[in-house]
Amino acid sequence: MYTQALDLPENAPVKAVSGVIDDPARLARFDKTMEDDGRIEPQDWMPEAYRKTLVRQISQHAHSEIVGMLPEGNWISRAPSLKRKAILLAKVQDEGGHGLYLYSAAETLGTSRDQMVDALHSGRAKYSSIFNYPTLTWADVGVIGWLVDGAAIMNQIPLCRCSYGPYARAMIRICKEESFHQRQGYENLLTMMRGTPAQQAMVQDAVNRWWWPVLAMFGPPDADSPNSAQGIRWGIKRISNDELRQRFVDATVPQAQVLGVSLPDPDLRWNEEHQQHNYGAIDWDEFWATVNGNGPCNKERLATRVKAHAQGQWVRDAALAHAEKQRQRAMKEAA
Ligand code: BYC
Repeated sequence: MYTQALDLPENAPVKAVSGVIDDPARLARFDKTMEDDGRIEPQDWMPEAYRKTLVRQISQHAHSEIVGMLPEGNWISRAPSLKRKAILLAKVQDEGGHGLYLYSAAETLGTSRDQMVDALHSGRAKYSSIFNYPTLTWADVGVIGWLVDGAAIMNQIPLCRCSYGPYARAMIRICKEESFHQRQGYENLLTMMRGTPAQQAMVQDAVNRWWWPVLAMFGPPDADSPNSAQGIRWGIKRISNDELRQRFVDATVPQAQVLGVSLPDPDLRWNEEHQQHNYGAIDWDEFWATVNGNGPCNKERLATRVKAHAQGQWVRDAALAHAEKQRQRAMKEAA
């Protein structure tokens, strides 16, 4: 359950996509590329462990984008105005697009989209913990844009410099779109904060519920992050989980002040000596329970995805039938 192992046998011989067993000369060339901060492209030789790590991270990222459409998608039919509805529709569609670029990037590593989707639907693949929390009010839509997309940008900007070319290039476009997502969320909240006391209270309540899960989004503390050291050596991760979390807190505190909301952490204060904010303890038990399938909405999210996939089967069948018809027609014309 809930692993990213996909379909790669654990103790498989160390074999590249090309089918060639790892050899010292190729490994030395790969290591030199890493040392020079160079890029690896799909046609280049790469160690199996590097390929496997990328498939794990990129597929998890793709699944997060797709499942991430659900909490906000719930509000499309209840958006308070035509303008807000159009913005939200565009944002949710963007996330679907991000999932598609990322599945495509992962496919260049030799894993099919069907395999990845199957891993998600059968509960073997992870996706971001944050999307297992409910969106109870319209203010949650704004807070997701401000905090969740804000955290995503902090985490994803460094990925634009990832050593694997297709992932890095996908991230450039994704980050541009995430920036629009973050701004629309913040602007939505600013509007509500200029509104009635009930609207202001709704925003504060949403901030109180999302703040801690958002801090956990960056992943476990560095000391408990089994993948970080190798990910950083390979130029996949550039900045550690804790460092990104700290940068996010430091960037967000002044934004909260402008908005006029408080952040629900009595230990949050500026540390003059370290020139950064101290913050309180994150509940890692809650994080792991959510990652392992027992968060507030895990079962609902997965069930919704599986249902949507089954209901879309006729579209995939029709597209395949159409492609086959085109192929037959082209063959007939060529004959
Ligand atoms: N949720 O050794 P670690 C978005 C797992 S999309 C669930 O630190 P790593 C957005 C981790 O996978 C947001 N699982 O791992 C979309 C590992 O388990 P496995 C997604 C988590 O890979 C729509 C284990 O914990 N962003 O922003 O070095 C709308 C140990 O962790 C989480 C990405 O995926 C989590 N939060 O670092 C709005 C970005 N954290 O795989 C917004 C790309 C950790 O060994 N991914 N785990 O079984 C990354 O940057 C890294 O993979 C992570 C984790 C920082 C997430």
